[in-house]
Amino acid sequence: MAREVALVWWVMCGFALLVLVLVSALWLYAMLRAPRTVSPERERRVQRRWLIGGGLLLPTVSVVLLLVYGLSAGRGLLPPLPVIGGEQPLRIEVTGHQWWWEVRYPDSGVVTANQLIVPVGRPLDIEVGSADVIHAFWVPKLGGKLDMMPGRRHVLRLQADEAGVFRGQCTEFCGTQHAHMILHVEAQAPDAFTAWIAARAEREIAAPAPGSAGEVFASRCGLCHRVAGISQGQRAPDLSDLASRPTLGAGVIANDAEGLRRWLREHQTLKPGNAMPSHDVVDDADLDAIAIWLESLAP
Ligand code: HEC
Ligand SMILES: [Cu+2]
Repeated sequence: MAREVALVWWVMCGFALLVLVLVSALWLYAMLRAPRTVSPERERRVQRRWLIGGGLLLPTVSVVLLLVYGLSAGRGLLPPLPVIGGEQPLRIEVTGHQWWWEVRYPDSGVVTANQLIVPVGRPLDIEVGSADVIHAFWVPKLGGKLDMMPGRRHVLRLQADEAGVFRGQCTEFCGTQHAHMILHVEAQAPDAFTAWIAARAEREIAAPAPGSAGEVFASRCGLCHRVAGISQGQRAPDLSDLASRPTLGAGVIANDAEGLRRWLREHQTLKPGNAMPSHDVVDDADLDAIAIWLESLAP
């Protein structure tokens, strides 16, 4: 889809350039050539020819040509067709929340947040939706942009042709922290991607010992956050692979030892108004212990 849109843009640009060059050349010619005297009758004929040719025919033909091209190119923007034969598109569900991204791989059951890892060279059917207000999914380097509507799922077909890290951003104003709704997008070689999925799908997180940080997490944080096998919260980012993610708070701070501790204590300063309450009821020692436990959550 994105390729089609880019091509339409270049064709229009090329065509407009052609018209510009042609009209400029004619104008220069008219300005520079020596005046000639002709009979008034011939003058009128020449004028009419320019009016009809340049004023009516040329624009009509141009617009019709572009329209025919645009309509046929537009077919590529219709809802994605099933792929017949060959590799099927990878389905990924991306749901917008105020103000973070939920990412699910329904075929393998893997869930993550604020990062979208995809294989290079395979079509992706990205099914977007929203849990609250309207958001919009946009990864400029991959092209395409689609609104994320509560109560609806829309499919955007994309493909990453090269490996790399791309920035995604919510592009529909969705509240005070709309700007801090960044999606880390990473296209990996197919083998690396398969390994990435497998590591998460097969992983089992050890049940926390009574009284340990994991258990404090399950009781204090688990109503909002899911950690596979430990807690089932659905209101907040899944933390099952937290330690493997590059940022916290959908891009507000780097996910390293210091960043994690700062996020747990000061997340309302780093990202004012975000939907996680201040942890006044959890003391600092517990938060530190939880941070150590969270750092073990990586495949
Ligand atoms: C009332 C629900 C709620 C509770 C309880 C809660 N959180 Fe959160 N948490 C959230 C929300 C919502 C976000 C996403 C905020 C954002 O980025 O806008 C979040 C974000 C996070 C993140 C960053 C995740 C990421 O991918 O960026 C971490 C880490 C985290 N919470 C840890 C905890 C810990 C530890 C506790 C318990 C002490 C806890 N949370 C309790 C709602 C909650
Ligand atoms: Cu937004």
